[in-house]
Amino acid sequence: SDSGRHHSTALSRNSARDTFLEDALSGLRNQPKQLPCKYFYDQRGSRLFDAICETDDYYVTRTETSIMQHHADEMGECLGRDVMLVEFGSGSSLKTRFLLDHLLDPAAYVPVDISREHLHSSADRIRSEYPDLEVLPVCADFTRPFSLPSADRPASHQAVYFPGSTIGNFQPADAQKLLSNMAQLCGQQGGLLIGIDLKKDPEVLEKAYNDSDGVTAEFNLNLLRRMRNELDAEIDVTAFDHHAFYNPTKSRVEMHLRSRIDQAIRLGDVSVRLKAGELIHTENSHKYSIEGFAQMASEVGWTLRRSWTDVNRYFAVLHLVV
Ligand code: AVJ
Repeated sequence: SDSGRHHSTALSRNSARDTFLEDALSGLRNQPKQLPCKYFYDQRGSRLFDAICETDDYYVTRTETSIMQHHADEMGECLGRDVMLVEFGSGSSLKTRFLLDHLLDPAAYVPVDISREHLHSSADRIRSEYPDLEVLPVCADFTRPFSLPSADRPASHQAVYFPGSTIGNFQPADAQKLLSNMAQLCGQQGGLLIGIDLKKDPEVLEKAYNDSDGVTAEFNLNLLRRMRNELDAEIDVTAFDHHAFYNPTKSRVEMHLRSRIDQAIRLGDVSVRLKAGELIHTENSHKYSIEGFAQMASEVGWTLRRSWTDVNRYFAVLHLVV
């Protein structure tokens, strides 16, 4: 019923707030302090991320999109006929359209996303653009096991699409666990099409996460703004700086928020003290070589079949099979 729907919406909102509060508290009790990067993406954060993608300095999205534009036909062939395409963290499914244009009689498209409203509005849009395609959205946290819906027309096999180099946000051990879950989900004849950001000149990387328009800084600081708005935290956002750099020993760009002064922030009934210069670690963005990534994936059952990259070798899209 309608009232039932609203009731459950209110409930899930409450528990989402509680989870955010618990995660924020436990991260800030850590030494060094940290906050999970998945909380960047409230409405303002998602808009700021879209704005990052439009900057000249952030090459990632533009590069991956051009790889998709140029090679989606070959990717469609690699994924094969009658596939069920399962997209992890589908968001607006922007890059997916290049792929959907070239799939051979796909059995279904299954966008998986944690943000329910965004998932369903994007799914509706895909349905109207691809009237012959069965679209079966699944609202789930893709880092936890979930089951696939059944399509009207049975698929001959499953393939996961995981673009955006979102895999880079996971620590290598967690990335490998996620790759293992994907292999389990796909089963026999499974496929994986995944976007990874490649190792490159640290200067290019540092510019990409310190864009000259300051959009990435706003995106990083928005996490504190969000804590203020949603958790009633007492935080002076202007008392923090954006700090991003390449860590060559870990092959990753790290983003932090740096306290400009000795200060305390209040979260619920907890007061958290920060020294001047102290960092809150907000994101890792791991960079891979194609060979290194293929090695990590092979340890959990994937074999690299093919890869596509751009002229600068900044980004790669990999096709792997079980
Ligand atoms: C969406 C995870 C691919 O790590 O490059 C952009 C997020 N953070 N600028 C990335 C992000 C700072 C982005 N991913």
